Amino acid sequence: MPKLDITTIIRPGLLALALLSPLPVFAHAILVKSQPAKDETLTESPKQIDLWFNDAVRSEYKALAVIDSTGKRVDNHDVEQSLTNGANIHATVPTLAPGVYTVRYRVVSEDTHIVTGKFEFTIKP
Ligand SMILES: [Cu+2]
Repeated sequence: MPKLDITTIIRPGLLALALLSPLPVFAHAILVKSQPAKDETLTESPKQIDLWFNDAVRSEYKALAVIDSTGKRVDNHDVEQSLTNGANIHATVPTLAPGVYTVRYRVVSEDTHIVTGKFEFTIKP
């Protein structure tokens, strides 16, 4: 009786296992909600700007800036990621005067891609 070579059984088994087990799929971050909302007109200054993505984003390299219509950065340079929701980042702003503001953001998705974007909101008392 020919000697049974165990590897002739294990190798295909491992291959099948590798093929069947789902590869981890990391999300590409997409902005799904913000406060203020894109192109929203507010009657008073917000206290903070909140962004929500479709999935948790990485904590490193994140940025959130608010720029006024003269190009001046007006946020408090304090972007943070929510401790309870990795898909949310926020930054505070001082009381903003009436005008048009641009929010610029940058995050690193779980799939390692850097996502940037911007949108505007208006304060009109
Ligand atoms: Cu991606």
